[in-house]
Amino acid sequence: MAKETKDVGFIFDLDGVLVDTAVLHYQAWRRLANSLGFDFSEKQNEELKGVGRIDSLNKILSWGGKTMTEEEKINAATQKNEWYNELIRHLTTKDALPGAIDFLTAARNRRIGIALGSASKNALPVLDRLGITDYFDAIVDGRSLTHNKPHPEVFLKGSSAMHLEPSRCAVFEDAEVGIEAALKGGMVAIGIGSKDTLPAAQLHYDTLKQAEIDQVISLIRQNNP
Ligand code: B16
Ligand code: MG
Repeated sequence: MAKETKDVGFIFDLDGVLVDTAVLHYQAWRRLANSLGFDFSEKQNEELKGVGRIDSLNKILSWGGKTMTEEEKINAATQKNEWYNELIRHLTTKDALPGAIDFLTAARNRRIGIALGSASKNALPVLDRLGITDYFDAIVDGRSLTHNKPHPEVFLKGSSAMHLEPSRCAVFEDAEVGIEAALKGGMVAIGIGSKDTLPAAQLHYDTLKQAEIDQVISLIRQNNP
């Protein structure tokens, strides 16, 4: 990475920002819940966005009024992950969310640092299926994290891997816990999705299709008076 020309960085969440895998996580978790004799709604699924695998399982079990030993939880999470992996195998570049690939291209052309900041341990195969791995100067995902969002670890590791101060980075997130993590880390927080569900974000876009690089950069500049 040509450090001297990259003085700001964009850190992208994966699920819900670059690709809509939330619906696939939902299908796989629902299959698990159904196998345990209960169901949960799409609205409840919203609460799982950006939440790590075991924390998601704990929430789902509480919705179904079920308990499991730690060993049973690991087995259940592994089963869900196998079902999820069957689903992501069918992803193609067409499954990138609207505007995502164009925005990555525009950021790369402007020589902005590009990092991934995802809680998912399946981020690499998803990026590969979408054909966008090469856009990233740094990839931070669930495999290397000790703390889940809203802890800022994922984004701090992303800024550090780009050799940028956190204040020189903007985070693009679809989950409330992710916006909280970005703000805790001292970064600009850009909400992707409904303004109502992400009240703490400093700027909102419905999708990356509406996102404007200059608006984001001007917020980063304000963050560095
Ligand atoms: P996995 P993100 C998160 O990804 C998802 O939003 C969340 O629903 C999922 O449970 C979590 O990754 C862990 O995913 O089971 O694949 O490791 O939004 O942080 O990119
Ligand atoms: Mg997300």
